[in-house]
Amino acid sequence: AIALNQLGFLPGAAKFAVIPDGKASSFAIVKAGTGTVVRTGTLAAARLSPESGDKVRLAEFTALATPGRYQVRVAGLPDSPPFDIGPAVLRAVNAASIKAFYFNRNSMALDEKHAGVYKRAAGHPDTRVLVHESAASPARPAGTVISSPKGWYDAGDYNKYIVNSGISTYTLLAAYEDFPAMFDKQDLDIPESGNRLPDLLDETLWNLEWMLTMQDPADGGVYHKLTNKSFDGMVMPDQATQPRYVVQKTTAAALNFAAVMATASRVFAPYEKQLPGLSARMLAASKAAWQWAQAHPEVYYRQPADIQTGEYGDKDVSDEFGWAAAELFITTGDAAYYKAMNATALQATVPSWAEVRGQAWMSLARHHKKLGAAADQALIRQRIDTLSSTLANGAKASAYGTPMQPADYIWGSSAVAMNQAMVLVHGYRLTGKREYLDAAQAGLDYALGRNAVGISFVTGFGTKSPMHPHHRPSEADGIEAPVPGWLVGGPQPAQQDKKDCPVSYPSALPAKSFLDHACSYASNEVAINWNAPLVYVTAAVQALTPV
Ligand code: G3I
Ligand code: 9MR
Repeated sequence: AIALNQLGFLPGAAKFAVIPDGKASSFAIVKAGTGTVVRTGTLAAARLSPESGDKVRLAEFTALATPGRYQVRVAGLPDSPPFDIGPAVLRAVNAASIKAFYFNRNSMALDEKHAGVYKRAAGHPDTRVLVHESAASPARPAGTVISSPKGWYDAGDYNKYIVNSGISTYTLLAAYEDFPAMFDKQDLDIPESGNRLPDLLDETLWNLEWMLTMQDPADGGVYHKLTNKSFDGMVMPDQATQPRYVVQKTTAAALNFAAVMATASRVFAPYEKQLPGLSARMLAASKAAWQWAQAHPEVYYRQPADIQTGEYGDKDVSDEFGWAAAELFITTGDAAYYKAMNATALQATVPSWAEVRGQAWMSLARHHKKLGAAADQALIRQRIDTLSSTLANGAKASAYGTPMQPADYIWGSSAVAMNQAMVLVHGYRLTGKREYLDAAQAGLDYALGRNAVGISFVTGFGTKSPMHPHHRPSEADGIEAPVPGWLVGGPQPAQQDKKDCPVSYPSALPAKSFLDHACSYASNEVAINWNAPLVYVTAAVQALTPV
């Protein structure tokens, strides 16, 4: 089948569809509904995509800029899914991808006014959380009860993890820092809508408030996670009532926390009147966590024997040190933090929960004009430009024309595509090289259907999208359609959930190893760190593409 972005394109966007190789050498763009041909073109030469085994040809129709609804037609194939060209095609998916975070809020009921059919009772008050023995300290011995409410459920499970909150919360704040005009008037119809804060910041604050409670005030250390001992069944939040624990303080948690709080401190600084003292409190919390990490530089997460939930373990925290230092430098202007970043040794890589060095460079790029003499401007440009150029070249070399390479099909592959696109957006903003924006568009196209399984990986968006994500509320709520706006993990060949699935995967090939079944936590779960770059990229492409 013809694979393409099933939502559509801004008028000035690069526009491609992927056509299975066959007899045809040309394509037409037709008006959806009437079938009137508006444009014809020649297919590019066939290329093999090793990650899918497909031989495909690209159809380019970038020049078509007239708003409307279209389909791609190729002799011998069914017409493509319909797509739109228009000046606002990404606004709805952007709003929904943020609203997804609201749907995953811990500690509050979702009322009908804001959640519609997805209304549900409150779950997990988290006002009586036990200090696990792995986290015991003189001030808070094992069994001490602390209060740690709010925050978002991490994913399809109901636990809360600081490391993964780090990248997720940061990425939402980065979207706001880069594209405030996209969000200043956006109405997400959440309980805080209409107050004096942009809705995106209100939503982000819900998690920041939780994160603040994860810091031990006695020493500045930060608990790694707040969790059950084992994963819940496929039940609604209010039915999930296992005891909750904070588990182990780690260096990675402290540094993720320090980076996010430093970032949040500058983002919330203009809202002193609405949120008195918050910005200063965040900066103080960031510094305290940074100090703790200096004194405890190698405390890695070790899963206690009685805990079975997600680990987010990482035994290389050099990048976390670099990222936290970069954010503290940007927020405070203190050159000592720039030095601590160890910039010449810190490379830029595509962000993930475990690899956070790219965040440091993206933030420095974003703020480069106000960094002063301490920062190495040439190095900032070089780091972002080099990585962007590698990604853009990868897109040109790939048969599907997207930055995704065979090795990118790991757990959460959809988010790899989004994080690649996020880097490319920074590359475009910094250098003005149009090929970077086009490659970012191609990454977004990947998530929205230009992929080897021909589905949009965002629930509720596109002609064909996941119906059975591994997401407890979506499974347990009795409503056929899943909670909308979630990016599912996507194909990856390790298939760690095979033993838990009653059906088998359709393929072992990396780009086709995907199962739209609720059993498939390894290919079809949702997660906050996968949605956050979808928020960023949909905002960026909407804001930057010529109309
Ligand atoms: O880094 C290696 C890579 O070098 C190798 O090529 C590849 C081969 O499969 O594996 C890579 O490591 C994988 C890693 O994800 C990549 O990010 C591990 O095998 C894989 O087990 C690991 O999966 C993590 C998964 O938890 C299991 O621990 C995911 O990153 C992580 O996103 C996911 O997070 C879970 C939480 O634990 C619980 N909440 C839901 C959330 C989403 O599924
Ligand atoms: O449901 C869990 C999911 O949220 C996690 O990402 C995943 C990763 O470890 O684990 C899932 O829980 C499964 C557990 O690991 C093994 N037994 C079946 C559980 C899913 O129903």
